[in-house]
Parts: sequence; C-alpha cells; structure tokens
Amino acid sequence: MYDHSDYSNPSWSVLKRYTPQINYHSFQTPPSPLLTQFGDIPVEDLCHRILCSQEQQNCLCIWCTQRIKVDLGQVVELVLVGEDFSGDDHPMNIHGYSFRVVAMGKLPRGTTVEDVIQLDQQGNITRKLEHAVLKDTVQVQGDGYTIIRFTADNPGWWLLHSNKIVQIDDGMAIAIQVGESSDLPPVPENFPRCGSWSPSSDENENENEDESEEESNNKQRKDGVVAVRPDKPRRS
Ligand SMILES: [Cu+2]
Repeated sequence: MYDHSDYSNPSWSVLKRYTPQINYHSFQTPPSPLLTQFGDIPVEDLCHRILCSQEQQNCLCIWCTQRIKVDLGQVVELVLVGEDFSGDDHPMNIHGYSFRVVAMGKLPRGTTVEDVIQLDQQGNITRKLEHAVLKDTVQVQGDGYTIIRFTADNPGWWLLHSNKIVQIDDGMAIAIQVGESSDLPPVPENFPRCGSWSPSSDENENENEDESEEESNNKQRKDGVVAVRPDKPRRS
C-alpha cells in the first residue's frame, strides 16, 4: 500500500506511488455492479497483476478495477505491507468476511514488500495460528506489515479498502472475487441495471436552479443511478 501527503497535487505523469494504491494500482469504480452485471465490465478495466507488468506500472496502468480472484472455500492469506512516502497507517476493512490477524510488525523507515518477503523466508515472521484475534478492520502500519487469513466461504465480490475516506476515494482498494458466477444465486429477472452516467450541462443548470444539493443527491439515490467520477483518467 502506498500513499503520499502531496498526492493531491502531482502531475498525472508522476502518479506512481503518489496516489493511494494497492499493488501499484488505484481502484477505479466499475461502470456497472460487478455482482449483477459482470459481463458489462470492459475486460481491460479488470486489471490483474499479470496484465500489468513491472514496466507497465510506469505508464497508464494505474487506475483500474483491480481484483484478486480466489476459489470458493480456499484459505486466503494476505500480507499487507505499508510501503509509502508518508509513513501513514492504513485502517484496512474487508466486506463479507471477518479475518484472523495472524501477524503484525513495525519495521524501519523505507521498508519494502521485498524486505518483508525476505524476512518471512528467513523465518523471522511468526504467525499466531491459534486463538488469533477475529476482526473485519485492522491497522496496517506505515513501514510495517499485517498478515490476515480467512476462509473464502462467502461467494461474490468483496471490497478490501482503507477506511480513510480520502484514501478509498482516491483508490486504496481492491476487489476480492470469491468463486465463480455459478456459485452465486441467479440475478433475479427484471433486476435493475445501471451504467456510467454523467449529467448534461443543461441538467446541471436545471438542478442548480430547482433543487438544493441535498435534494439532488436524494433524487439520484432514488433513481438508483451511480455516477463514475469523470475526472479520473482511465486505462486506454
Ligand atoms: Cu468497508
């Protein structure tokens, strides 16, 4: 996970590690719900580390609907490493599960993922596998690591994200896909569908004249319409 205190003011060409990220990517909200309209998501938006090589991390492969796919019933271990310029801590929250916190540690400034892998390979990280605390949100220290485990027995799409609002809004999140579509109940007939939507300038003007911002927001919620932020660059 990466973060930087000046991430609100970089030029887009130096975004790498200047926006809140997981695995070098900032999560881009998909144009339609992953759970009910997976087939409508452009495949190139569903970024995966295999698609985004080390070299690509330096170009536009930054914003994407990144995911980790796991099998239904698989025991999942995630090693969360705080590797960023700011040294900030990240309160990471998972949806759909509680997890066991099996290890946690604080390391010197400038610690990298590779350092943590090496530490583990040398046997210097001990996992508590009995009576480990059960949580759905846990702090990952800047320049530190937190290791969590859970059994992926709840099929679907679940978000893992920082609970700091500015960090989730700017992309410190990843979707965890558990199982296949066939593991889920079918989407009900006539279930509402939606996609990207932006108001026209005319609609904007009318809204400003006729409604307060709160009224406008309530109207959008009732309509079930979710707008994707138009100012974020998309992968091309
Ligand atoms: Cu959450």
